Amino acid sequence: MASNFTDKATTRRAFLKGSVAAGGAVLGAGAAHAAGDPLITETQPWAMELGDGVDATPYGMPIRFETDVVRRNVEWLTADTISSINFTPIHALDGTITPQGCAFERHHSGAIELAKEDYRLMINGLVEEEMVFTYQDLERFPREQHVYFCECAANTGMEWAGAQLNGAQFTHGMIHNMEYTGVPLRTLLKEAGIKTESKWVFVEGADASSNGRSIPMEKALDDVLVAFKANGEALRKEHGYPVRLVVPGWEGNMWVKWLRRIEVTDQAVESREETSKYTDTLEDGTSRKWTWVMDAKSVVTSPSPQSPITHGKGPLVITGLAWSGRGSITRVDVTLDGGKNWQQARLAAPGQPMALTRFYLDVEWDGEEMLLQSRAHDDTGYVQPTKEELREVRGLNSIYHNNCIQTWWVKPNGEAENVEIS
Ligand SMILES: Nc1nc2c(c(=O)[nH]1)N[C@H]1C(S)=C(S)[C@@H](COP(=O)(O)O)O[C@H]1N2
Ligand SMILES: [Mo]
Repeated sequence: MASNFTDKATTRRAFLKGSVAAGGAVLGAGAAHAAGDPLITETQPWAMELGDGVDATPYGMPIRFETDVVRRNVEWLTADTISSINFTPIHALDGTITPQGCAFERHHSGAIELAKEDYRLMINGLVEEEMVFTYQDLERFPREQHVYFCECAANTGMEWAGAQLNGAQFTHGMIHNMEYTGVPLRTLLKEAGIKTESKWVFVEGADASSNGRSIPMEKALDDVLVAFKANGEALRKEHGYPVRLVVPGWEGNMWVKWLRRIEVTDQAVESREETSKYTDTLEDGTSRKWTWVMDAKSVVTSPSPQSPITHGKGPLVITGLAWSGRGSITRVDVTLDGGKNWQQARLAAPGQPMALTRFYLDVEWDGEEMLLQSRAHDDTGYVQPTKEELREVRGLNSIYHNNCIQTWWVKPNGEAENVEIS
Protein backbone atom coordinates (compact mmCIF):
# COMPACT_ATOMS: atom_id res chain seq x y z
CA MET A 1 0.00 0.00 0.00
CA ALA A 2 2.72 2.47 1.06
CA SER A 3 4.75 1.72 -2.05
CA ASN A 4 1.68 2.39 -4.11
CA PHE A 5 1.52 5.93 -2.75
CA THR A 6 5.23 6.48 -3.41
CA ASP A 7 4.71 5.44 -7.01
CA LYS A 8 1.93 7.92 -7.43
CA ALA A 9 4.00 10.75 -5.94
CA THR A 10 6.90 9.91 -8.23
CA THR A 11 4.68 9.90 -11.28
CA ARG A 12 3.21 13.23 -10.29
CA ARG A 13 6.61 14.82 -9.83
CA ALA A 14 7.80 13.41 -13.12
CA PHE A 15 4.74 14.86 -14.78
CA LEU A 16 5.30 18.32 -13.32
CA LYS A 17 8.94 18.32 -14.36
CA GLY A 18 8.05 16.92 -17.76
CA SER A 19 5.56 19.63 -18.53
CA VAL A 20 8.11 22.30 -17.70
CA ALA A 21 10.81 20.63 -19.79
CA ALA A 22 8.44 20.30 -22.73
CA GLY A 23 8.12 24.06 -22.77
CA GLY A 24 4.38 23.80 -22.04
CA ALA A 25 4.77 25.43 -18.63
CA VAL A 26 1.92 27.68 -17.66
CA LEU A 27 3.28 28.50 -14.21
CA GLY A 28 6.99 28.86 -14.98
CA ALA A 29 9.06 27.93 -11.90
CA GLY A 30 6.40 25.59 -10.46
CA ALA A 31 8.64 22.57 -9.98
CA ALA A 32 11.30 24.54 -8.10
CA HIS A 33 9.01 24.74 -5.05
CA ALA A 34 9.24 20.98 -4.52
CA ALA A 35 12.58 20.90 -2.69
CA GLY A 36 11.55 22.62 0.53
CA ASP A 37 7.93 21.48 0.59
CA PRO A 38 7.14 18.86 3.28
CA LEU A 39 3.97 17.94 1.37
CA ILE A 40 6.34 16.60 -1.28
CA THR A 41 9.36 15.47 0.78
CA GLU A 42 7.68 14.00 3.92
CA THR A 43 5.33 11.04 4.16
CA GLN A 44 1.95 12.45 5.14
CA PRO A 45 -0.54 11.04 7.71
CA TRP A 46 -2.99 9.96 5.00
CA ALA A 47 -0.30 7.73 3.55
CA MET A 48 0.47 6.14 6.92
CA GLU A 49 -3.02 4.98 7.85
CA LEU A 50 -5.86 3.24 6.07
CA GLY A 51 -8.81 5.03 4.58
CA ASP A 52 -12.53 4.22 4.80
CA GLY A 53 -13.85 0.86 3.66
CA VAL A 54 -16.35 0.54 0.86
CA ASP A 55 -19.18 0.09 3.36
CA ALA A 56 -18.56 3.43 5.11
CA THR A 57 -20.70 5.57 2.81
CA PRO A 58 -23.53 3.74 1.00
CA TYR A 59 -24.56 7.08 -0.50
CA GLY A 60 -21.73 9.59 -0.70
CA MET A 61 -21.71 13.22 0.30
CA PRO A 62 -19.06 15.80 -0.69
CA ILE A 63 -15.86 15.64 1.38
CA ARG A 64 -15.92 17.85 4.49
CA PHE A 65 -13.54 20.40 2.93
CA GLU A 66 -16.30 21.33 0.49
CA THR A 67 -19.02 22.09 3.03
CA ASP A 68 -19.31 25.70 1.90
CA VAL A 69 -20.46 24.64 -1.57
CA VAL A 70 -24.11 24.69 -0.62
CA ARG A 71 -27.42 26.31 -1.48
CA ARG A 72 -27.96 29.55 0.39
CA ASN A 73 -31.00 31.73 0.88
CA VAL A 74 -31.28 35.47 1.48
CA GLU A 75 -33.19 36.00 4.72
CA TRP A 76 -34.78 39.36 3.95
CA LEU A 77 -36.04 38.26 0.54
CA THR A 78 -39.14 36.40 1.71
CA ALA A 79 -41.25 36.43 4.87
CA ASP A 80 -40.59 32.75 5.62
CA THR A 81 -38.54 29.85 4.28
CA ILE A 82 -41.57 27.79 3.18
CA SER A 83 -42.74 30.04 0.36
CA SER A 84 -39.23 30.99 -0.60
CA ILE A 85 -36.19 30.38 -2.74
CA ASN A 86 -32.54 29.43 -2.34
CA PHE A 87 -29.64 29.70 -4.75
CA THR A 88 -27.27 27.31 -6.55
CA PRO A 89 -23.58 27.89 -5.60
CA ILE A 90 -22.65 28.52 -9.25
CA HIS A 91 -19.52 30.44 -8.18
CA ALA A 92 -18.01 27.17 -6.89
CA LEU A 93 -19.13 24.71 -9.58
CA ASP A 94 -17.57 23.91 -12.94
CA GLY A 95 -18.83 21.96 -15.93
CA THR A 96 -22.52 22.33 -16.69
CA ILE A 97 -24.46 19.68 -14.76
CA THR A 98 -25.86 20.87 -11.43
CA PRO A 99 -25.75 18.21 -8.71
CA GLN A 100 -29.28 17.84 -7.32
CA GLY A 101 -27.98 18.31 -3.77
CA CYS A 102 -27.06 21.94 -4.39
CA ALA A 103 -29.56 22.87 -7.14
CA PHE A 104 -31.71 25.88 -6.19
CA GLU A 105 -35.20 25.26 -4.83
CA ARG A 106 -38.29 27.36 -5.22
CA HIS A 107 -41.52 26.36 -3.58
CA HIS A 108 -44.72 28.19 -2.74
CA SER A 109 -45.83 25.88 0.06
CA GLY A 110 -42.75 23.83 0.96
CA ALA A 111 -41.21 20.62 -0.41
CA ILE A 112 -43.64 17.76 0.16
CA GLU A 113 -42.97 14.04 0.56
CA LEU A 114 -45.00 11.97 -1.89
CA ALA A 115 -44.32 8.23 -2.23
CA LYS A 116 -44.35 6.49 -5.62
CA GLU A 117 -47.15 4.18 -4.41
CA ASP A 118 -49.33 7.21 -3.65
CA TYR A 119 -48.54 8.90 -6.94
CA ARG A 120 -51.33 9.47 -9.47
CA LEU A 121 -51.32 11.58 -12.63
CA MET A 122 -54.71 12.52 -14.03
CA ILE A 123 -55.39 13.78 -17.56
CA ASN A 124 -58.86 15.28 -17.93
CA GLY A 125 -60.75 18.02 -19.79
CA LEU A 126 -61.01 18.03 -23.58
CA VAL A 127 -59.83 14.45 -24.12
CA GLU A 128 -61.43 11.39 -25.68
CA GLU A 129 -60.84 9.44 -22.49
CA GLU A 130 -59.94 10.82 -19.05
CA MET A 131 -57.04 8.87 -17.64
CA VAL A 132 -55.16 8.27 -14.41
CA PHE A 133 -51.58 6.98 -14.51
CA THR A 134 -49.68 5.42 -11.63
CA TYR A 135 -45.91 5.78 -11.37
CA GLN A 136 -45.58 2.25 -12.70
CA ASP A 137 -47.74 3.14 -15.70
CA LEU A 138 -45.40 6.01 -16.57
CA GLU A 139 -42.42 3.65 -16.47
CA ARG A 140 -43.93 1.61 -19.31
CA PHE A 141 -43.92 4.39 -21.93
CA PRO A 142 -40.89 4.92 -24.19
CA ARG A 143 -38.48 7.34 -22.51
CA GLU A 144 -36.28 10.19 -23.64
CA GLN A 145 -33.25 11.82 -22.11
CA HIS A 146 -32.27 15.49 -22.36
CA VAL A 147 -30.16 18.09 -20.57
CA TYR A 148 -32.02 21.34 -19.89
CA PHE A 149 -31.60 24.39 -17.67
CA CYS A 150 -34.40 25.53 -15.37
CA GLU A 151 -34.26 29.23 -14.52
CA CYS A 152 -36.71 31.01 -12.24
CA ALA A 153 -38.11 34.12 -13.95
CA ALA A 154 -37.01 36.05 -10.83
CA ASN A 155 -33.33 35.20 -11.34
CA THR A 156 -31.30 38.46 -11.27
CA GLY A 157 -34.57 40.24 -10.40
CA MET A 158 -33.05 42.05 -7.43
CA GLU A 159 -30.54 43.76 -9.74
CA TRP A 160 -32.93 45.88 -11.84
CA ALA A 161 -32.55 49.12 -9.93
CA GLY A 162 -28.84 48.76 -9.20
CA ALA A 163 -26.12 46.31 -8.22
CA GLN A 164 -27.34 44.71 -5.03
CA LEU A 165 -26.33 41.17 -4.09
CA ASN A 166 -22.64 40.41 -3.75
CA GLY A 167 -22.11 37.06 -5.40
CA ALA A 168 -22.94 35.13 -8.57
CA GLN A 169 -24.79 32.63 -6.40
CA PHE A 170 -27.25 35.34 -5.34
CA THR A 171 -27.44 37.36 -8.57
CA HIS A 172 -27.63 34.37 -10.96
CA GLY A 173 -28.11 31.23 -8.86
CA MET A 174 -31.83 30.66 -9.46
CA ILE A 175 -30.81 28.23 -12.16
CA HIS A 176 -29.93 24.57 -12.45
CA ASN A 177 -29.11 22.28 -15.34
CA MET A 178 -29.81 18.57 -15.22
CA GLU A 179 -30.02 15.51 -17.41
CA TYR A 180 -33.66 14.41 -17.31
CA THR A 181 -35.21 11.07 -18.11
CA GLY A 182 -38.92 11.03 -18.76
CA VAL A 183 -41.85 10.46 -21.07
CA PRO A 184 -42.79 13.19 -23.59
CA LEU A 185 -46.02 14.88 -22.50
CA ARG A 186 -47.11 14.43 -26.12
CA THR A 187 -47.13 10.64 -25.64
CA LEU A 188 -49.52 10.86 -22.68
CA LEU A 189 -51.77 13.40 -24.41
CA LYS A 190 -52.00 11.10 -27.44
CA GLU A 191 -52.87 8.21 -25.15
CA ALA A 192 -55.84 10.19 -23.79
CA GLY A 193 -56.69 11.60 -27.23
CA ILE A 194 -56.96 15.40 -27.36
CA LYS A 195 -60.07 16.92 -28.91
CA THR A 196 -59.77 19.30 -31.87
CA GLU A 197 -60.85 22.42 -29.93
CA SER A 198 -58.12 21.99 -27.31
CA LYS A 199 -55.57 24.81 -27.21
CA TRP A 200 -53.97 24.66 -23.77
CA VAL A 201 -53.03 22.35 -20.96
CA PHE A 202 -53.48 23.45 -17.35
CA VAL A 203 -50.87 21.65 -15.23
CA GLU A 204 -51.00 21.31 -11.48
CA GLY A 205 -48.89 19.91 -8.62
CA ALA A 206 -49.88 17.84 -5.58
CA ASP A 207 -48.55 20.37 -3.03
CA ALA A 208 -50.83 22.80 -1.15
CA SER A 209 -49.98 25.68 -3.55
CA SER A 210 -50.61 23.38 -6.56
CA ASN A 211 -48.70 25.92 -8.68
CA GLY A 212 -51.26 25.68 -11.51
CA ARG A 213 -50.04 26.98 -14.88
CA SER A 214 -51.38 27.05 -18.42
CA ILE A 215 -49.13 25.95 -21.26
CA PRO A 216 -50.08 26.42 -24.92
CA MET A 217 -50.81 23.12 -26.68
CA GLU A 218 -48.10 23.78 -29.28
CA LYS A 219 -45.42 23.68 -26.57
CA ALA A 220 -47.08 20.78 -24.75
CA LEU A 221 -46.89 18.69 -27.94
CA ASP A 222 -43.36 19.81 -28.72
CA ASP A 223 -40.64 19.12 -26.14
CA VAL A 224 -42.28 19.08 -22.68
CA LEU A 225 -41.21 16.07 -20.61
CA VAL A 226 -42.92 14.28 -17.75
CA ALA A 227 -39.67 13.51 -15.92
CA PHE A 228 -38.88 11.09 -13.13
CA LYS A 229 -35.07 10.96 -13.12
CA ALA A 230 -32.52 13.76 -12.93
CA ASN A 231 -28.77 13.24 -13.39
CA GLY A 232 -29.42 9.52 -13.50
CA GLU A 233 -31.16 9.12 -10.16
CA ALA A 234 -34.65 9.71 -8.80
CA LEU A 235 -35.69 13.34 -8.51
CA ARG A 236 -34.96 14.73 -5.07
CA LYS A 237 -37.97 15.54 -2.93
CA GLU A 238 -37.30 19.27 -3.30
CA HIS A 239 -37.32 19.01 -7.11
CA GLY A 240 -40.68 17.24 -7.28
CA TYR A 241 -40.25 13.53 -6.45
CA PRO A 242 -41.50 11.34 -7.92
CA VAL A 243 -42.51 13.24 -11.11
CA ARG A 244 -42.09 16.78 -12.38
CA LEU A 245 -42.77 18.63 -15.59
CA VAL A 246 -39.79 19.83 -17.64
CA VAL A 247 -40.61 22.75 -19.94
CA PRO A 248 -37.39 23.40 -21.91
CA GLY A 249 -36.31 27.02 -22.25
CA TRP A 250 -39.36 28.37 -20.44
CA GLU A 251 -39.45 30.07 -17.05
CA GLY A 252 -39.14 27.84 -13.99
CA ASN A 253 -42.63 28.43 -12.62
CA MET A 254 -44.11 26.30 -15.43
CA TRP A 255 -41.94 23.31 -14.43
CA VAL A 256 -44.64 21.91 -12.12
CA LYS A 257 -43.26 19.65 -9.39
CA TRP A 258 -45.13 16.69 -7.83
CA LEU A 259 -47.19 16.78 -11.07
CA ARG A 260 -50.72 15.49 -10.36
CA ARG A 261 -53.09 16.76 -13.02
CA ILE A 262 -53.11 17.86 -16.64
CA GLU A 263 -56.33 19.43 -17.82
CA VAL A 264 -56.77 19.94 -21.54
CA THR A 265 -58.65 23.20 -22.16
CA ASP A 266 -59.66 25.54 -24.97
CA GLN A 267 -58.42 28.65 -23.13
CA ALA A 268 -55.75 29.61 -20.63
CA VAL A 269 -56.83 29.05 -17.04
CA GLU A 270 -55.84 31.91 -14.75
CA SER A 271 -54.17 30.20 -11.82
CA ARG A 272 -54.97 31.28 -8.24
CA GLU A 273 -52.90 34.24 -7.12
CA GLU A 274 -49.63 33.49 -8.79
CA THR A 275 -50.06 34.16 -12.52
CA SER A 276 -50.21 37.89 -11.91
CA LYS A 277 -47.00 37.78 -9.90
CA TYR A 278 -45.04 36.53 -12.87
CA THR A 279 -45.95 39.54 -14.95
CA ASP A 280 -43.47 42.31 -15.69
CA THR A 281 -44.55 45.86 -14.96
CA LEU A 282 -43.22 48.31 -17.53
CA GLU A 283 -42.32 51.98 -17.02
CA ASP A 284 -45.69 53.21 -18.37
CA GLY A 285 -47.58 51.01 -15.89
CA THR A 286 -48.64 48.45 -18.50
CA SER A 287 -47.71 44.84 -18.12
CA ARG A 288 -45.72 42.33 -20.05
CA LYS A 289 -47.54 39.04 -19.70
CA TRP A 290 -47.00 35.53 -20.95
CA THR A 291 -43.31 36.01 -21.36
CA TRP A 292 -42.44 32.39 -20.98
CA VAL A 293 -39.17 32.00 -22.83
CA MET A 294 -35.91 32.80 -21.04
CA ASP A 295 -33.74 35.01 -23.26
CA ALA A 296 -30.01 34.45 -23.75
CA LYS A 297 -27.93 35.27 -20.70
CA SER A 298 -24.49 34.63 -19.24
CA VAL A 299 -22.43 35.35 -16.14
CA VAL A 300 -18.79 35.05 -15.13
CA THR A 301 -18.85 32.62 -12.20
CA SER A 302 -15.13 32.97 -11.38
CA PRO A 303 -13.54 35.30 -10.54
CA SER A 304 -16.57 36.76 -8.78
CA PRO A 305 -17.31 38.14 -5.29
CA GLN A 306 -17.50 34.68 -3.68
CA SER A 307 -14.66 33.36 -5.82
CA PRO A 308 -11.86 35.96 -5.59
CA ILE A 309 -8.43 35.60 -7.21
CA THR A 310 -6.12 34.27 -4.50
CA HIS A 311 -2.95 33.59 -6.52
CA GLY A 312 -1.84 37.03 -7.63
CA LYS A 313 -1.02 38.14 -11.16
CA GLY A 314 -0.10 35.82 -14.01
CA PRO A 315 -2.16 33.04 -15.57
CA LEU A 316 -5.83 33.33 -14.71
CA VAL A 317 -8.76 31.16 -15.78
CA ILE A 318 -11.89 33.20 -16.25
CA THR A 319 -14.97 31.01 -16.48
CA GLY A 320 -18.72 31.24 -16.54
CA LEU A 321 -22.03 29.97 -17.83
CA ALA A 322 -24.20 30.95 -20.77
CA TRP A 323 -27.66 29.78 -21.80
CA SER A 324 -30.64 30.59 -23.99
CA GLY A 325 -34.24 29.44 -23.82
CA ARG A 326 -34.55 30.05 -27.56
CA GLY A 327 -31.83 27.71 -28.73
CA SER A 328 -28.11 27.03 -28.41
CA ILE A 329 -25.28 29.31 -27.33
CA THR A 330 -23.02 29.92 -30.32
CA ARG A 331 -20.53 32.36 -28.82
CA VAL A 332 -19.59 34.12 -25.60
CA ASP A 333 -17.48 37.28 -25.42
CA VAL A 334 -15.61 38.43 -22.33
CA THR A 335 -14.32 41.92 -21.56
CA LEU A 336 -11.81 42.84 -18.86
CA ASP A 337 -12.35 46.58 -19.21
CA GLY A 338 -16.09 47.09 -18.90
CA GLY A 339 -16.91 46.60 -22.56
CA LYS A 340 -14.23 48.61 -24.39
CA ASN A 341 -12.52 45.50 -25.72
CA TRP A 342 -14.13 42.09 -26.15
CA GLN A 343 -12.44 38.73 -26.58
CA GLN A 344 -14.12 35.58 -27.72
CA ALA A 345 -14.21 32.95 -24.97
CA ARG A 346 -13.63 29.23 -25.53
CA LEU A 347 -16.74 27.05 -25.19
CA ALA A 348 -15.93 23.88 -23.25
CA ALA A 349 -18.33 22.03 -25.56
CA PRO A 350 -20.57 23.24 -28.39
CA GLY A 351 -23.77 24.84 -27.06
CA GLN A 352 -26.75 22.51 -26.71
CA PRO A 353 -30.34 23.75 -27.08
CA MET A 354 -31.82 25.12 -23.85
CA ALA A 355 -28.94 23.88 -21.73
CA LEU A 356 -26.08 25.55 -19.89
CA THR A 357 -22.84 26.11 -21.79
CA ARG A 358 -19.51 26.48 -19.95
CA PHE A 359 -17.03 29.05 -21.24
CA TYR A 360 -13.38 29.78 -20.43
CA LEU A 361 -11.04 32.63 -21.18
CA ASP A 362 -7.41 32.00 -20.23
CA VAL A 363 -5.57 35.27 -19.68
CA GLU A 364 -2.34 36.69 -18.25
CA TRP A 365 -3.60 38.98 -15.50
CA ASP A 366 -1.40 42.02 -14.99
CA GLY A 367 -2.65 42.50 -11.42
CA GLU A 368 -4.55 45.65 -12.37
CA GLU A 369 -8.24 46.13 -11.65
CA MET A 370 -10.73 44.68 -14.12
CA LEU A 371 -14.36 45.32 -15.01
CA LEU A 372 -15.31 41.78 -15.98
CA GLN A 373 -18.34 41.06 -18.12
CA SER A 374 -19.58 38.29 -20.38
CA ARG A 375 -21.96 38.52 -23.32
CA ALA A 376 -23.87 35.57 -24.78
CA HIS A 377 -24.95 35.00 -28.39
CA ASP A 378 -27.49 32.35 -29.37
CA ASP A 379 -28.30 30.67 -32.67
CA THR A 380 -31.26 32.97 -33.35
CA GLY A 381 -28.71 35.81 -33.69
CA TYR A 382 -29.76 37.36 -30.39
CA VAL A 383 -27.05 39.10 -28.35
CA GLN A 384 -27.33 39.55 -24.56
CA PRO A 385 -28.13 43.23 -23.84
CA THR A 386 -26.40 45.64 -21.46
CA LYS A 387 -28.26 46.80 -18.36
CA GLU A 388 -28.83 50.19 -20.02
CA GLU A 389 -30.26 48.63 -23.18
CA LEU A 390 -32.62 46.42 -21.20
CA ARG A 391 -33.79 49.30 -19.01
CA GLU A 392 -34.59 51.40 -22.08
CA VAL A 393 -37.09 48.75 -23.12
CA ARG A 394 -38.34 47.56 -19.76
CA GLY A 395 -37.79 50.41 -17.30
CA LEU A 396 -36.91 50.04 -13.64
CA ASN A 397 -40.13 48.53 -12.24
CA SER A 398 -39.57 45.04 -13.61
CA ILE A 399 -38.69 42.11 -11.41
CA TYR A 400 -38.72 39.21 -13.82
CA HIS A 401 -36.68 38.30 -16.87
CA ASN A 402 -33.57 40.34 -16.19
CA ASN A 403 -31.01 38.92 -18.64
CA CYS A 404 -28.66 41.88 -18.79
CA ILE A 405 -24.85 41.77 -18.84
CA GLN A 406 -23.37 41.48 -15.33
CA THR A 407 -20.29 43.43 -14.19
CA TRP A 408 -17.76 42.31 -11.55
CA TRP A 409 -15.18 44.86 -10.43
CA VAL A 410 -12.03 42.83 -9.71
CA LYS A 411 -9.57 44.77 -7.57
CA PRO A 412 -5.75 44.46 -7.58
CA ASN A 413 -5.96 42.34 -4.40
CA GLY A 414 -8.12 39.84 -6.28
CA GLU A 415 -11.38 40.59 -4.49
CA ALA A 416 -14.44 41.17 -6.64
CA GLU A 417 -17.54 43.26 -6.18
CA ASN A 418 -20.93 43.52 -7.90
CA VAL A 419 -21.03 46.93 -9.60
CA GLU A 420 -22.91 48.79 -12.23
CA ILE A 421 -21.19 50.83 -14.91
CA SER A 422 -22.74 53.18 -17.41
N1 LIG B 1 -45.91 22.08 -7.47
C1 LIG B 1 -45.07 23.10 -7.55
N2 LIG B 1 -44.31 23.25 -8.65
C2 LIG B 1 -43.44 24.28 -8.77
C3 LIG B 1 -43.34 25.27 -7.75
C4 LIG B 1 -44.13 25.08 -6.59
O1 LIG B 1 -44.09 25.86 -5.63
N3 LIG B 1 -44.99 24.00 -6.53
N4 LIG B 1 -42.47 26.34 -7.96
C5 LIG B 1 -42.16 26.68 -9.35
C6 LIG B 1 -41.12 27.68 -9.53
S1 LIG B 1 -41.58 29.31 -9.34
C7 LIG B 1 -39.86 27.35 -9.99
S2 LIG B 1 -38.71 28.55 -10.35
C8 LIG B 1 -39.46 25.93 -10.17
C9 LIG B 1 -38.21 25.64 -9.36
O2 LIG B 1 -37.84 24.29 -9.44
P1 LIG B 1 -36.80 23.69 -8.39
O3 LIG B 1 -37.36 23.88 -6.99
O4 LIG B 1 -36.58 22.29 -8.77
O5 LIG B 1 -35.55 24.50 -8.54
O6 LIG B 1 -40.48 25.03 -9.78
C10 LIG B 1 -41.78 25.43 -10.15
N5 LIG B 1 -42.69 24.35 -9.91
MO1 LIG C 1 -39.86 30.64 -10.18
